[in-house]
Amino acid sequence: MHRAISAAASVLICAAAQGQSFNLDLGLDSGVPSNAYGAVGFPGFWNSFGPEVAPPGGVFNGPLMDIAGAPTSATVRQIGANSVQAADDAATTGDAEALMDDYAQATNSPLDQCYFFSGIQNGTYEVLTYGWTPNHPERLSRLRVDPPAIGGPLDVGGAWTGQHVEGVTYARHRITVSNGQINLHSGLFGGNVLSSMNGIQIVRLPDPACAGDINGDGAVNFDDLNILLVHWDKPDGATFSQGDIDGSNTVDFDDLNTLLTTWAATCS
Ligand SMILES: [Ca+2]
Ligand SMILES: [Ca+2]
Ligand SMILES: [Ca+2]
Ligand SMILES: [Ca+2]
Repeated sequence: MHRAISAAASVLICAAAQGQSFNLDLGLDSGVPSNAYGAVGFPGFWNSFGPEVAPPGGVFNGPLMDIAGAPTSATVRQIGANSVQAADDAATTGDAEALMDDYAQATNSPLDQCYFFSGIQNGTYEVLTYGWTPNHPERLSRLRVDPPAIGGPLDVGGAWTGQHVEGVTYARHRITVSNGQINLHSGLFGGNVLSSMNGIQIVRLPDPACAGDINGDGAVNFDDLNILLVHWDKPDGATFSQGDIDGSNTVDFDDLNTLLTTWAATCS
């Protein structure tokens, strides 16, 4: 009985940490992803923003709910994007279409689009930014987080292949937050080009003792192992939620070893 109570308590502690993950969908015209949609991060509640997120020449401030749909003290401020666009790319459907066929746009004349997150709990995060433009595979959006521990600026764009591909639809960065802030961008200051941002996922990574908790449910078990094996040796880059525990961009024996080292760990 005591053991059962302890296990339940540890799950609650880890669930609270995972709760500090956020999903954002920019643009409403193509819909909002369902809570079951994880893209390349965690599934859960999607904060959704319409034209208000990109006021011409202005600043947007908005509160954020976590992926459990609970209110938080975190907020996002946006400057630089000056319109929200939508176009039905024939290749995208369903939740992917809801995320990708609408987007905030900046002209980079001079400002790129900048997202400043405040009130973020300190810890390590994987930041997933989507900068794909429907019907314009030639358009590249330079996505960056400053300053990340892993990952520099990445030019993102191309034709939809039926799934998310790093460098085509998204960029991934890792950042350790010590001041409650995450800052990220699409575009290039003074670049005088169009740049896009479809959405953002901020994925809270588990503490090292629970590093193998790939799905963020507070336990390291066969569910996590299964995710890792499904994405084993994934050729187009991998995210934490796909099993790349160490951020090396591949799912391999290093990740498997970490998962097994933390197997059945009590998360705290
Ligand atoms: Ca949308
Ligand atoms: Ca579509
Ligand atoms: Ca797990
Ligand atoms: Ca790895």
